[in-house]
Amino acid sequence: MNMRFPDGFLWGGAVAANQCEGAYNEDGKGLSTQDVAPHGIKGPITKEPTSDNMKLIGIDFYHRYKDDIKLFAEMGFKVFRTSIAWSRIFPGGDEKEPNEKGLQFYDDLFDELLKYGIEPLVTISHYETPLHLSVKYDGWVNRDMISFYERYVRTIFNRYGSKVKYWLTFNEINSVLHEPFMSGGIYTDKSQLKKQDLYQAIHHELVASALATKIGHEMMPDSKIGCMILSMPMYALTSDPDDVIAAMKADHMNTFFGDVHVRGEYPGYMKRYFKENDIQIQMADGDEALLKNHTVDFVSFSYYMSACEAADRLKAQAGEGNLMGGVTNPYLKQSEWGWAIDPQGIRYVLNQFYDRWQKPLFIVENGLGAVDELITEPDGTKTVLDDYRINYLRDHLIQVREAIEDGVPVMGYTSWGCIDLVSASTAQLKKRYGFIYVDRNDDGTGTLNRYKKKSFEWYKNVIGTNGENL
Ligand code: BGP
Repeated sequence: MNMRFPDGFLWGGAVAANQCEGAYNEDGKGLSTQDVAPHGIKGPITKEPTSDNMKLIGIDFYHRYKDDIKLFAEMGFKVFRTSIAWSRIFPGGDEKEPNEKGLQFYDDLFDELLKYGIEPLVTISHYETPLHLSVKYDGWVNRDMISFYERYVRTIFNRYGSKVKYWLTFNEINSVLHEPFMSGGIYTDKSQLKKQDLYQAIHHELVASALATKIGHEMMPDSKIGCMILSMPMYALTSDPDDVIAAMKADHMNTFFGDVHVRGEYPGYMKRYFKENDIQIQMADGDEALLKNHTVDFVSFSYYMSACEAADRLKAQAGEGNLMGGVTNPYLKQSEWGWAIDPQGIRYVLNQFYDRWQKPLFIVENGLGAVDELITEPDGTKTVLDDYRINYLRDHLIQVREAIEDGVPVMGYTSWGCIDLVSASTAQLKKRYGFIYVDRNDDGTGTLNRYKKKSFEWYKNVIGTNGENL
């Protein structure tokens, strides 16, 4: 069967400001939580930025974005997902007036994309709360964050509303469950963080997300505003009903974020969870109506892997997860970082999410983190022969096509880290995802030159044939 991707399918790539821009203290930018997290989720966080923090320079996208966008255009990108670094716009997060130089940077960046007909897809908050908001307010635990976020979104909607149509309110909003500092700017150590405070913080983020959707629709009537969820389907380790229920419960902890964004209210299973865990969500007047009346236009998600759950975890072998835990699936191979490789999982998730929410879906992250070797070909060109990456992406896109055949409306696909960047979990550059190699090493050496990998031509051909030649 010759299955095609829909006309107008948005092919492209994705990055996040803090993982590629560098220039951490230029043009008035304030510090963000990432500037004091040199070791990713392993921690510890530092008092000041330290020279071993790869994100301070990143891949120097801040100064080289024009050349990089030219390469994206050469691959035929229709869309490019990036985030705005909140601390470039409001350096401390709680000031009244924005930083003009920060605003100008994204004006120039979006103009450069539009010059090539590439649609920007913008994450409003991607793992980089202004550090001051984290230290002074404990991030999203504090309700004041909603008004700081509101001022920030009004500022960027006002400034970029004519250039940006697609917006995502929070990157992987459910990851705050596992990484409260990175995801929610929560300064309290996660070992000390009370469940009550964690779920209150989540409530504040959900309200802020609905508020951004409301304001966005008012200020930019043609805009499309989505939530962004870290998807990791949980399979039952065995057909023992106890395992099936354990997997269902584990899945609920992720799907509830989408349920609130799409259905506009907390699902019954979460109300039960709150009751059983003695959690009382403090709702302000109007919160419920806001959630109910300002639901998202689409659901976006990242997909890297699936995991298993078992009722008796002790009997099962614990596995690595994309920020989340899980139990090792004996049927699947894993990446060099222990992430299970499961192309069919993306078809499963697309069907699960569409069955559940009946909203258009956007795959905004997917890819293989791997160690690449830069080689010199006989004609002197430097490249990486990354057939493993091509195979991974191809296998996943085949399953995306299957899901489309299943009837799932998929808006687009942005491959994660389309140019090599600093890894979120490990803060290393050696975990590479790109079609474009960046010459920078974790010891700080490297020219920062860019080289096309073998996958560059492959992806160009995929886009050029609208997915017919995978
Ligand atoms: C997601 C994040 C990204 C990204 C990606 C890959 O969780 O949204 O920021 O980095 O995962 O993860 P890693 O960089 O840890 O390999």
